[in-house]
Amino acid sequence: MRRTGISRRDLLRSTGAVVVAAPLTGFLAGCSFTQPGTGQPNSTVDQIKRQGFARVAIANEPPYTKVNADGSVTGVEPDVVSAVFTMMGVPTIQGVVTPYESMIPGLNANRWDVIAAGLFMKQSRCAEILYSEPDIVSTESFAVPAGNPRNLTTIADVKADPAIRVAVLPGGFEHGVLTTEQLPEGQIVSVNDGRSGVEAVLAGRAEAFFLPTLSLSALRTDGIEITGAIKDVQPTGAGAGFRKGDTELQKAYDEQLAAYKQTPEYADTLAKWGFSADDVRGVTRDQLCAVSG
Ligand code: 6CS
Repeated sequence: MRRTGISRRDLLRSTGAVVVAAPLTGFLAGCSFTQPGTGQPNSTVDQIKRQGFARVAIANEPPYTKVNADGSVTGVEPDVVSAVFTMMGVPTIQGVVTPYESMIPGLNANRWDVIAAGLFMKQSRCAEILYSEPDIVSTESFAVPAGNPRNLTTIADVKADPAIRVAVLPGGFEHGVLTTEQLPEGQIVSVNDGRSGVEAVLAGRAEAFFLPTLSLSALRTDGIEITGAIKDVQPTGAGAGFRKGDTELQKAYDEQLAAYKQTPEYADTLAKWGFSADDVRGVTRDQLCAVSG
């Protein structure tokens, strides 16, 4: 994927992936294209091809999504989405950083065209948006104090002790796991991002921070230990997220994604961020959309 060093001033004139702050996106969201002569709104596919860029929701949670110092957007999901959009004739993605809980509402409010954040598939989300076929699968872990003094390795361990408080991102997949397991609200601590989550554990405000294994590893925090994959959490995997009405975009994207997944670049891109293309082989959207929650 092409990345450019770019000032905020040149945001709208660049190619490659750039970050557009929400207010600017408000401006972009005001851009609407209609078919010449008919006044009929273009499909999203027509619109992003015509404008030459797609607005994508990201979280800035490496290695899933990352905003570089120059404002360019990368991470495994934007890199895959950018490569597939380039194959579709859309050379640029423009990232908008937003919390996971806002991604689907913002998509449906037309604030962005696609979710490219590693928003894991599960029943409730698959009921609200269209996903592409999966491009990544991954595991979940706890960040705990070094030595794991309470020996927390599973959700069952958390449920067994009412004194255990778990930090999660509000509306994130992990929050959904805990509510599906009916963990009392008093055992759930909301934090805004990865750094706040590990700090909550270090400060004794939570006994564990629940987040994807690779995201916790990327945080590299002294005094924190990361557990192995939590065995009693269902599989997590993601792809691009589209509006329910964008079936044409989903179909066109999936066709190119299938071709891209056959290339060495796909495997190299995943490996660069710590993921394995082999882990995705044979995993389908339908399987991941069956995950409860
Ligand atoms: O899908 C989600 O909600 C989760 N996905 C990632 C990549 N990080 C945390 C978030 O809760």
